[in-house]
Amino acid sequence: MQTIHELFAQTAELMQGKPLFERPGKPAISFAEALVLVERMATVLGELGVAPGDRVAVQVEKSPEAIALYLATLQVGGIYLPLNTAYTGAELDYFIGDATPRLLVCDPAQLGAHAARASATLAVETLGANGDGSLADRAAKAMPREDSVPRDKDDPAAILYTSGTTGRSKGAVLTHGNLASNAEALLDCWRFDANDRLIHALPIFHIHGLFVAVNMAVVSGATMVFLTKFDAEEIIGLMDRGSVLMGVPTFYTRLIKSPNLTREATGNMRLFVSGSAPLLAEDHRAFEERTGHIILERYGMTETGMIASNPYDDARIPGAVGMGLPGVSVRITDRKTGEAVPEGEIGLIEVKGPNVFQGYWNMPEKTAAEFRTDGYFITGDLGTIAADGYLRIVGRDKDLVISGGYNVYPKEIEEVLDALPGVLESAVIGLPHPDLGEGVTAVIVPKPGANLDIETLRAALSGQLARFKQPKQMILADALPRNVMGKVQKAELRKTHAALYQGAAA
Ligand code: MLC
Ligand code: AMP
Repeated sequence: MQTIHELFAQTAELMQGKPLFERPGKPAISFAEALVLVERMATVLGELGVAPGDRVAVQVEKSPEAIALYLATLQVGGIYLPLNTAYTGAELDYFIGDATPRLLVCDPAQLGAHAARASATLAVETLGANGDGSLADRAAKAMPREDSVPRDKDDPAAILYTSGTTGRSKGAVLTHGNLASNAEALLDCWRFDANDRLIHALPIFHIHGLFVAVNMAVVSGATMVFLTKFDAEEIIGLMDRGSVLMGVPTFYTRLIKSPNLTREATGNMRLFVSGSAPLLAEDHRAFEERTGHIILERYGMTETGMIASNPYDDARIPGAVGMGLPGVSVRITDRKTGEAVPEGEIGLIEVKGPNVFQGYWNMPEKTAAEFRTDGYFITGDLGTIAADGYLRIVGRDKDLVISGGYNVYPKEIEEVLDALPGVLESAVIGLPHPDLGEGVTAVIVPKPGANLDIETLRAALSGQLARFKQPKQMILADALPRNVMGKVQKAELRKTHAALYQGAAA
């Protein structure tokens, strides 16, 4: 098989001077230049002792150099481990302890916090948003390395941490076969090729921004308009020279709010893709009314890459995520028996195919618990496949909140809250939020006699939890609603507080 790096190297030879990265106010970087940068980085990784199978942990701002580091890691047979820039030191301690990387690359401004982590087995280097930092300095002096370490489809290419219902993050191990097969399927489904100009405004530490968007561009020869963050007006202004936008639903909610989103402004675009969280059917319709474009919604997950997509040529149905990608099988099963349910009934969404990950890093029991004996992975999402063949996601069996496309596992937040002085117990829920889809919300019960203050609680969370995980609102309560078994009834809490964010601004 050919890895994403090998496919990129081939494409770069063909594309040569064509821009791979375009950035407002900065010089473009061509495929040929990007290839040399990747090859120099590969040499540096070798110098730093990164051998095949070694983990390379990366917590850096978005930049073309960060993408070069990703591709170079694949080239030398390393395992790329991207980390959300919002993670705090306490969160990082866990990832580093669990994944035992050979190299940690951080932002130059964070070196003070991480330099002490360096040891005989862990090198620490820096890479800044402007392509600065010690890693970039080394790369500038390095000779390009052309050969790539041959990899099999089952060799690990990346580890992405995803929190779990137990509160402990699990490292999903994705193979070279997972990444390459998913990119190939998506290029075909979305008719994506070298003529495309992808407006890239997603972060690059998740599969959406990295393994969907970047992989498709570097393999196909498309140009990326590479933006460091989402800004609705900037993106609308760039659409006359773009062809595709990939985003989370919050992107579309915000774009619709702008009076500048018009048919004329989007006239040059050919495709708008949404995923990572449910797109409101009303946003789907509003977007079509305003622009004439029908958003193409697709469904994916860290452990599986992309699973299903609405069709390019056929009906793109609001509230549906389409059919399994080529080679990917999707079925709906009964929660209790694990048997397939009759057509149109709701059950667990299970998936099998070359896109499905290998397992959780160092967690064989957790891996086994999430696979059926016939190889299907249990997503934890609830859905139904109707007679029209379209998959619709109707809810989640897992206790998960998705805020602006970021996953927040309530258990992790509850554990931190429950450990705070004066807290008896807590329940974290997601409530409808006009901008983020769901707003992380904590309902907290004080210990008898304790005088809890929300601001003190808030201060105690910062430093322990990434900002996006911290509850937007905390509510004090005398008790949590429980069923006869003693289980907290989160559905009840969601009902009681359903209107909390009504009118909340973006
Ligand atoms: C930022 N903040 C958030 C947040 N994003 N809070 C909750 N949820 C979020 N998603 C907080 C910041 O900490 C900050 O807090 C304040 O909001 C403003 O920060 P910002 O940086 O200005 O936010 P903004 O740029 O507006 O970011 C919003 C966003 C961004 C929606 C553009 O979150 C985003 O790019 N999301 C995409 C996530 C993604 O790529 N998901 C894919 C996962 S892969 P304060 O308090 O400091 O002001 C996956 C599989 C699949 O799910 O199928 O794709
Ligand atoms: P993550 O673990 O960050 O990869 O998030 C994966 C989860 O995002 C899935 O299990 C779904 O719950 C959710 N998700 C992704 N795409 C969609 C979509 N189009 N509609 C609804 N939920 C989605």
